[in-house]
Amino acid sequence: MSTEFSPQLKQAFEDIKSMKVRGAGRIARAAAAALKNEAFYVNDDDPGKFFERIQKAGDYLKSSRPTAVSLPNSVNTVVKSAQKGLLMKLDVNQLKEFVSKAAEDFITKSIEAQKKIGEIGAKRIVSGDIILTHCNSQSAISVIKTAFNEGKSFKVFATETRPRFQGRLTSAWLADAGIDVTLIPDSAARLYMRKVDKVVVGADAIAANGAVVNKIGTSTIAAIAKESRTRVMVAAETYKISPQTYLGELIEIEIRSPYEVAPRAWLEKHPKIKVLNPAFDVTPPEYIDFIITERGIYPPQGIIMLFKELYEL
Ligand code: RI2
Repeated sequence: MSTEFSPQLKQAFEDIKSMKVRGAGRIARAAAAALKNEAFYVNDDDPGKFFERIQKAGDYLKSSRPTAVSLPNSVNTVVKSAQKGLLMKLDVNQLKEFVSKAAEDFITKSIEAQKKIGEIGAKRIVSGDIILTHCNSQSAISVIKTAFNEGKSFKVFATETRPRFQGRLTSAWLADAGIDVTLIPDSAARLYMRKVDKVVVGADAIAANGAVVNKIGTSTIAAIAKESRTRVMVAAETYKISPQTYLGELIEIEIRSPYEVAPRAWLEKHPKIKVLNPAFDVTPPEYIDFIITERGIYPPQGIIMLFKELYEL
């Protein structure tokens, strides 16, 4: 048996790591799809060995980016299905179908969740609102676009989101949909916050205490919003809730390459300059008004109840 991962799995890993595929929901779906593909690639008649291969492939994918909890939650859903099939004494062909179904179900649920979040969140947007969003979250954009499609008329500020400028994607998506959008530098958020009625952002991970891990700069925006008494809404699927945080573990913050902050040639000319490039920060629960999930709206302090329900504690 070859223990090599498939070229497609390696490509999925690279695409997630390099952020060619990015956004917490997207990377979770890409990982599920890659595991489904891997299941059909593995060529071994032994169910135990098949399971090991899927588990290893899952661990490999999980190591591509450390913060978005959606990634391990998606991988664990698929790997657990293989484990369940193993306990049911399924043969390898049946296990492949089992894994494939689990991956497809995850992908379908993820897409449905983002749609549902849009429907629930849109109820909180009214005509005349000025909304500010940060980075590029499919869930946050689902809220904004659904409200627009319902006929509401509002304006959006999109922060450019340095250093990778995901705000350009957001403003293009919104403008293409016909929404009035203004791209601003991240550093202009405080200047315009007085005009803003609602901040709508996504999440990469949610801790059991309701703290939200999202794109770097989110916590600054939330603090500025609090100062201006502007509401902060987080749009996030329930698979972004981190089970480890229930046991007190912290969510690892991904530190990315310094060359995303300044060009390599320039940094090489100035070797004494150190660069830090954290991809995410943590917004404490007291800076968040509510979290919109596919199961409804929760105050951050209520996430623990949802967590207990989800994990049947
Ligand atoms: P959706 C992104 O991370 C952003 O931080 C965004 O707010 C979050 O994922 C959630 O995105 P990155 O992959 O799942 O750009 O709502 O580092 O699309």
